[in-house]
Amino acid sequence: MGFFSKSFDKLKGALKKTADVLNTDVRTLFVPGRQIDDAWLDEFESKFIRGDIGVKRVEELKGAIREQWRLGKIRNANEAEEIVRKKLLSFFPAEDRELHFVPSGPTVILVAGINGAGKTTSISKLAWLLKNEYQKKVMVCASDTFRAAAVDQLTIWAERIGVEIVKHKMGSDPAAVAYDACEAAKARNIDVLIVDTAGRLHTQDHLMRELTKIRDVVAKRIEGAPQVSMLVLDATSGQNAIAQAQHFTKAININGIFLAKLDGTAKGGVVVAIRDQLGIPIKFMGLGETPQDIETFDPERFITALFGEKEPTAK
Ligand SMILES: Nc1nc2c(ncn2[C@@H]2O[C@H](COP(=O)(O)OP(=O)(O)O)[C@@H](O)[C@H]2O)c(=O)[nH]1
Ligand SMILES: [Mg+2]
Repeated sequence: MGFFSKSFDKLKGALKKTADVLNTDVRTLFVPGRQIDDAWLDEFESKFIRGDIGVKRVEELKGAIREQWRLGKIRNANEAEEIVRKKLLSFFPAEDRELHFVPSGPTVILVAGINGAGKTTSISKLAWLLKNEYQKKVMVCASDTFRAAAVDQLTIWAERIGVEIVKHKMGSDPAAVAYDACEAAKARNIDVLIVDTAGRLHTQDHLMRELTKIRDVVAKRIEGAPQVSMLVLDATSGQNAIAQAQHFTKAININGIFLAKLDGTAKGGVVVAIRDQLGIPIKFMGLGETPQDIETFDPERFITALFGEKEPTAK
């Protein structure tokens, strides 16, 4: 409970910018006393489009309000807020956002994304969470051998968090590091192995193939692995993030999104757009630069954080 409420406060804090935009921008739509009419519906549309939710979804929201209004079921703008909240929630289908651990042997999380998306930082968050909240024995694998700084960065986090690390020299074959990490994880009874990889662009064919090769090595060493192929996306990069994702999915069958840097954007609506266009569950959110700045994604809590706590309506 403590963890939940503490991190919920953090979520609200981190989404403050987003919430501020909604408060100053969108929330003025819903103040009691305002009446729904065509001008109000137009204002609703333009304000929601600015939140990066995506035009199609904004039209759906607007349509739902208009229908209720035409039927005479609602008249006041504040009555529309409940429709919007419910509808936003319906944009997130019931889907599996949990991490599942195999009963025996290591569960492997393979992490990919473009340069600077937040992969290594997000790995430190996952390692922290898995160790401290799930009581798992965690190992990280430094398969980003492209830059010496990348190995150092992961080493520092691993030491601070207190998890094991497998690494080679800079420039060595990333698949060979993954091979060693898999063997070490099995030998040392590791519960979760998290594999860091170098940033790459979808246009870099050889690097995309290298990613597939890392995946194949992991699959060969540990049956059923990697159970999670996680794509780290930078929430501040909007539509670009969505374009990248499609290519990564081709290389390694992405089945989870880690949405980093949600604290840095005033357009939290991008969460809706990403879920819509990718059809892949968002599992975690990054809300800052330290290992503790992680939150599991839950649509209901997310929408509450965006709109602010709903006061119980007197009926
Ligand atoms: N504000 C904020 N910064 C982040 C977050 N995740 C990563 N960063 C920063 O983004 C930069 C790139 O992160 P890094 O993990 O090295 O990216 P990588 O190249 O994908 O491994 C670093 O300065 C991180 O501190 C986040 O959730 N919020
Ligand atoms: Mg990195």
